[in-house]
Amino acid sequence: MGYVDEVIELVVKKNPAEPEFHQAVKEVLESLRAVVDANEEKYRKEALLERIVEPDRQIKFKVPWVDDKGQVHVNTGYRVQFNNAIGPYKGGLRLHPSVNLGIIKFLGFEQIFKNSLTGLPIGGGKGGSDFDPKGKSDREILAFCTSFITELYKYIGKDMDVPAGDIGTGAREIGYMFGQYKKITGNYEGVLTGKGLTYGGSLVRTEATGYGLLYFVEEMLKCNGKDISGKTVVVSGSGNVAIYAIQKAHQLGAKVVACSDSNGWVYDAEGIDLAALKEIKEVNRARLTEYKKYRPNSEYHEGRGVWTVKCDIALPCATQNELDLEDAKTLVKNGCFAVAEGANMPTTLEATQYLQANGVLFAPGKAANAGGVATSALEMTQNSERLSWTFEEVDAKLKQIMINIFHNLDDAAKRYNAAGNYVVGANIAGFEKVANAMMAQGIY
Ligand code: NDP
Ligand code: 2IT
Repeated sequence: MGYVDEVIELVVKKNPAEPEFHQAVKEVLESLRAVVDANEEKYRKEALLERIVEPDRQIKFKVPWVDDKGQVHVNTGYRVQFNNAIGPYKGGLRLHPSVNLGIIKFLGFEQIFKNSLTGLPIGGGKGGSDFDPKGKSDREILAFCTSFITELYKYIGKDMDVPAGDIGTGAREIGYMFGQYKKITGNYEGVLTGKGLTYGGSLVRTEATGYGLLYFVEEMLKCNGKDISGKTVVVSGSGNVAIYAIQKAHQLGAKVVACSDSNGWVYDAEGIDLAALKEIKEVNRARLTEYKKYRPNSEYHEGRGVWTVKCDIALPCATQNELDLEDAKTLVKNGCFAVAEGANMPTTLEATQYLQANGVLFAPGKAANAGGVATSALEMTQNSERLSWTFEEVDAKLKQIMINIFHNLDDAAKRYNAAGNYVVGANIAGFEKVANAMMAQGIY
């Protein structure tokens, strides 16, 4: 058995009941075969693959909090500090009832390579909790966030580990966590990113993941002789990533006709009304069923099904494994020619292979959604120099970073005879830098 297969088997054996983590490791290691084969002796001696699939540290902790009726609840908190070969651990905090250790590990593992691709000095980490923010009052959110950070503060710091937002964690939650961190430690430091603009946040961070996704798609299409203008787009999700992906898609002349949440999806033939969507999701924290009140001609459908809408470009921006083989077949049948992942691992392995085999341009999340964490790194830089850059300055840097990521992985794919396979390109380009840094720093 080859080294790659041995390590995949080891990961499955050592980490039972963590299917998302197995999936992420499999995707990365299988696409590294050419690099591993070329360096097998050296990598084996150094146990490089065994070291890269093992988190540096996994912190699991109790998060007790009191609801508005005086009832005490207990959630579980996690922070997986996966790899800091090229910089402090960096990655978001997910608050969703589905969160468990395996999900945080898959996200932390992906983050290593994503952060490497940004070209900025950030290592990989991820955290979160099985707390469900839906339907909670502001005071309950504050109670949870305060308790969460009262334990987590021991393990984070501006040069050690810098958490940020993810599903269920936005500016409100980051603000509450930052406040409590400051209260406990007395330090006013950039320990979290995605902060409010009046206390160390960066312009463009809110928009960054969605905008970055579209900058990446624009470059990918351009280099394949295509143009985004005039194209029909379907986006899944209606959260932070989805909203700003829709906004930038519209700015670039495309029309987004559908989006979704975990209950259902809307189809709006005239193009999604962004002001309505923002009011529903960002202001009222409500469900997509509300959309019809703003746009009577739109359709609301319960359940899955957003991928049945005919489109040229599909942008999954909700959650892992939300686009499966059947969805991929439907997209291809309907003439979709590009899929770019705004979410982390939204496409199953079988669906990815089907799309690639059918000539669909496929942009993996660790490249296409790296604009969020890249802008977080720019927030860290601004915090360190105690300055704030203008919107235009940050946006221009973000755009250039996304263009660079595309060319970096396009080149890596070509170097290993896999031209056009952006999964292989992204994993190789992300891995090479981390592997070199690990080998240069001894054994850890
Ligand atoms: P939000 O919480 O703002 O929005 C998440 C969206 O996805 C909501 O519409 C939500 O619907 C939907 N969703 C979440 N879980 C599920 C589920 N299990 N089934 C169906 N729909 C679901 O999160 P973000 O927009 O920040 O994150 C979306 C994705 O992008 C995640 O995969 C995240 O890891 C990734 N990402 C985020 C970055 C960021 O900067 N925020 C950066 C890079 C990647 P509902 O409201 O009904 O729950
Ligand atoms: O998945 C991700 O890259 C994020 N949730 C953003 C992480 C960050 O540190 O900004």
